Amino acid sequence: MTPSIPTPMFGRLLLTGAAGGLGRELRRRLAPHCRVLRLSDVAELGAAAANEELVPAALEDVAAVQALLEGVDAVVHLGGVSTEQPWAPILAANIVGAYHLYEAARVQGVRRIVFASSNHVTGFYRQDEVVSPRDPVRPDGLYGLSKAFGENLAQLYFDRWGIETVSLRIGSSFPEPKDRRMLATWLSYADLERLVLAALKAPVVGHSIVYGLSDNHGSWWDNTSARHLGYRPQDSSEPFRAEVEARQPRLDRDDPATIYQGGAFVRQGPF
Ligand code: 15L
Repeated sequence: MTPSIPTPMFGRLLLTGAAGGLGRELRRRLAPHCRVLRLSDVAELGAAAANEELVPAALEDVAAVQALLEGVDAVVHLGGVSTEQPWAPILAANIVGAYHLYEAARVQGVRRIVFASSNHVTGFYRQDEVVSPRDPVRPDGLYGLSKAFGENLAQLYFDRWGIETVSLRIGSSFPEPKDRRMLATWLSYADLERLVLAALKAPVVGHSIVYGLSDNHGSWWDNTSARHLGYRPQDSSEPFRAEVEARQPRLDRDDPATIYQGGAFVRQGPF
């Protein structure tokens, strides 16, 4: 029997931050779902494959971002700063850059954005609390605060102009969980792909917020309010537990990184 090839869903899909860790994963995983995958970053993107277009752009460059969104059907926005950093780069990429992206979406008529938010929007909740996307934000630093801005921007552009967004509060998306915290926050790359595809495909999303995590035991995040997205994680951190716990047998219970969901992010930054 001939293997079935998935039908492309989108004409032109834009992936920003395509040279980053998650960008490189999604680059190959999203390609079969669109006719053209437009890739953007400020870092080197390598050579374009058959259905790829490379459009390097700095998010703070308003004209470049307008051109970047021209002719695009949907955006997966991973671009910007993805760790705690000084205010200037966060302001440029995550605040000004996010505004440029949404303005360009409005002008160019783009109808859906999948926004890579972060669990650090609620990083100052404790690890003995279960948080839902409907709870008030409690950012654990400037980075988390900038992602909360991005989510609010998405809400404004939905309320004013009907541009739909799914904000993904991504946990820890790595090949495997690196420490005890990540046993709760881990998102496998295959589940990341499932989550992004669910966010692109769900018929009606308005502005939805969902935590990005695999089917981990003992997680701190309740995604019930985002069930309409149809995201069903299929991986779990559990097979890694014994190895992770052996590597990190003791926890310092007075360490803020052990107390709060944001882990080490709660004590990083230029303060
Ligand atoms: C994030 O938002 C970061 O982008 C990523 O590098 C991880 O550190 C992750 O959060 C996490 O919380 O583990």
